[in-house]
Amino acid sequence: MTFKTKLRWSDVTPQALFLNRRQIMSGGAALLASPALGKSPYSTDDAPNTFEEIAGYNNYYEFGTAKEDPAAYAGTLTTHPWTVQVDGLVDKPGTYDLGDLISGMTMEERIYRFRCVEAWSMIIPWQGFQLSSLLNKLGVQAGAKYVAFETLVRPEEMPGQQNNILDWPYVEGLRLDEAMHPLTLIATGLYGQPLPNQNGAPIRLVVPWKYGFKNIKAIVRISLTDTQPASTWNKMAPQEYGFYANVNPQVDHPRWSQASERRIGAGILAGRQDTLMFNGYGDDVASLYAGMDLAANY
Ligand SMILES: Nc1nc2c(c(=O)[nH]1)N[C@H]1C(S)=C(S)[C@@H](COP(=O)(O)O)O[C@H]1N2
Ligand SMILES: [Mo]
Repeated sequence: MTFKTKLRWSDVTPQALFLNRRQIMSGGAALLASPALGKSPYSTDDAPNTFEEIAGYNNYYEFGTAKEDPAAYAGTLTTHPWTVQVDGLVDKPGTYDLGDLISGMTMEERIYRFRCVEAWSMIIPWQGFQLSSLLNKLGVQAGAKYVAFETLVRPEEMPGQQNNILDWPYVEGLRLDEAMHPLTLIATGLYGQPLPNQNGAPIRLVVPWKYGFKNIKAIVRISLTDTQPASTWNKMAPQEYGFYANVNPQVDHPRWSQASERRIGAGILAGRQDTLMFNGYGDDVASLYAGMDLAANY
């Protein structure tokens, strides 16, 4: 065997190309997981929930309405290949392969508080990148005021979509300044692994100061719009779920209090804890809502 110091084009055999592609692919998978990332200063110091808690107690109606359904049924969802349609008021619209879409993004680990509207909470170590970097790469046009997101529709792999419990696709939206806020993350992993399917693989939104339902999973479309986009739970029950969905202990859900929360895994002895305004991220985000009546804009 001879060793060459420099590889010339003529040395690149199909085998080398194949190996190269495999390396690129495993590099891509590593990018989605990124286990070696340092903890972002945006992180909370609270102790994270276990992987089993985070991947075993989910809301994902495409796979059923029970908290155990997503862990039981989401495993067979095909997440490779994955394409994301980008459209609306954006300089670089198109149908992107996921790897191309997220290439160049700075991956970080951020441990965030998560508060569900059902009054339970968790602490989750996400890996991902700021939505703002992606939007900047795509080129937001001057007239854009909102970002709309859509989840995959694939009833043959998403059994919950075989009935009309919700209007499919699941849709969500943010005001542009919320979307550009540095706390707003697109997650591709948690606990140093690619996202479990039940947590929204291959990409999902994480907005830590808003109730869990804003955090749309399995995103296949991102649109920049000049009008406020629809959001699934707001369409379903507007008196219960507003567009803003900011965690607000002073505004009760019509059917239960939002003043306190139950930390999953903490055990009965730990009791309930007070819910914080904006889920504890008020120093960072309260200014986004200055002058707004947050009881009317819930
Ligand atoms: N596509 C889709 N995204 C979704 C949901 C859903 O049913 N479908 N449920 C939402 C709700 S109500 C919550 S609380 C969070 C749960 O995220 P987790 O399972 O990763 O904790 O996902 C949100 N994103
Ligand atoms: Mo939720």
